[in-house]
Amino acid sequence: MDIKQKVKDLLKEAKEQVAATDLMHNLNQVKADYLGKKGPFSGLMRHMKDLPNEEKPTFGKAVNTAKQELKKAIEKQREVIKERQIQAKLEAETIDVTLPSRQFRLGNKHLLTQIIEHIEDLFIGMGYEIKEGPEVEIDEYNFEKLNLPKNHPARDMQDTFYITEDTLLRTHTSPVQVRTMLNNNGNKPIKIICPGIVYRRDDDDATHSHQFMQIEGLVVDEKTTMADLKGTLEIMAKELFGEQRKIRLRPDYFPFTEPSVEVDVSCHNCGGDGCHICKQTGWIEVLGAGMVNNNVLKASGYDPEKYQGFAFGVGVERLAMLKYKINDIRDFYTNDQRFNNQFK
Ligand code: FA5
Repeated sequence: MDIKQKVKDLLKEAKEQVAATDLMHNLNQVKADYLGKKGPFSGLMRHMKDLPNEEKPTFGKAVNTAKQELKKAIEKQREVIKERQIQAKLEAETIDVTLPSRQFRLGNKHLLTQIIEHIEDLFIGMGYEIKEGPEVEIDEYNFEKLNLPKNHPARDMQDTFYITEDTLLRTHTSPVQVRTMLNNNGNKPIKIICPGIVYRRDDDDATHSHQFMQIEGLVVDEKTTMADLKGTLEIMAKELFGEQRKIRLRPDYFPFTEPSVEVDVSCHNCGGDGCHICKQTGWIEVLGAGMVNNNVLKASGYDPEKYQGFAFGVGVERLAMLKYKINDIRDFYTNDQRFNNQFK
C-alpha cells in the first residue's frame, strides 16, 4: 500500500480512538500507545531507510505533521474530558431544594440547670446577688475560715479530694461565703446565693455522687435573725414544692453555723399524713442551715458584735429527686436522652 495512505489511515484510526475516550487515564494510554517509542508512528519512521532518498523528506514531513495533528486532538479531548468531569461534579452536588428538610430536634435545658435557674430567679426577686467561686479551692477557704481548723474531727463529715496539702476540690459551696465576706472588707451587708459543682470522696450509689451541685445562701446584716432564715426557707419550699408546704427546723451540727438546723419540708406526696416517700414521717429532709458562727464572721473580717448572718446549703440533685420522684442520682449524669427529655 502507498506509504502516505498508511500514514493517513493511522492518523484516522488514532483520532477515532482519542474521540472515543472519556476517562483521563484512558486518554493517556492512547497517547502512549500511538506516540510512544514502540508505537506505530515510530514504526513508520523506521521504514524511512527503505525509501528512495528523494521521497524521504516528504515522508518524514508527513509523519511529523500527522503526529502533531494527533497531539492536538489529544489535548482537545483532554479539555473535553475535564469539562465533562466538572459538569458531573456540579450535577452530583446540586441541592434539591424541593426535598423535605430533616427534622431538627430541639434540645432542652438539663433538669439541674432548670432548678438552679428557678431558684436564682426566686432569690433575685428578693434582692439577692448570684456569686460563683472556683471549684479548685484552698483549704483555708473550704475549711479553716469556716471554723474547721486542720485535724478538726468534723472534717470527716466531708471526705475530700486533695490536690496538694493546701488545695482541694471544694466539698461544698460555703467557701464562696468566705470569698464574698473577705471582698467586702467586713463592712457591707451581704445577700447572696452561690450555685455550683462540689466534690466529695463519697461512693456513688442511688443517693450519693462524688460530684454534685449545691446552692449556698448567705445573708449578713445588722439585724438578722433565725426568723428571717425560717421565712426565707419557707418561701423557697413553697416555690419548689407548692403553696401547701410547711417547713420545720430540727437541731443539727455544722461547725460554720451556731445554732445549726436540719430543714424538713412537709411531704408533697401525702401532705404530711405519711407515705413511702417520707418513710411514714410526713416530713422530708432537704437542707442544712443555721446562724453564721461568730468565728466565721471574725475570720473573714466581720465584727460579730455588729453583724449577724444566716446561711443555708442545699443539694440540687436531692431537691430534684424529691420534686420529680427520681430514684437514682446517677440518672442526672448518664445523659440518657429518654431521661433528659422528660423535663421540657
Ligand atoms: C454542707 O455541705 C453545708 N455546707 C451546708 C450548709 C451551708 C449548712 C450553710 C449550714 C450553712 P451537707 O454536707 O449536709 O452540708 O451537704 C448539703 C447537702 O448536699 C445535703 O443536704 C445533700 O442534699 C447534698 N449532698 C451531700 N452529699 C452528697 C452526695 N454525695 N451526693 C449528692 N448530694 C449530696
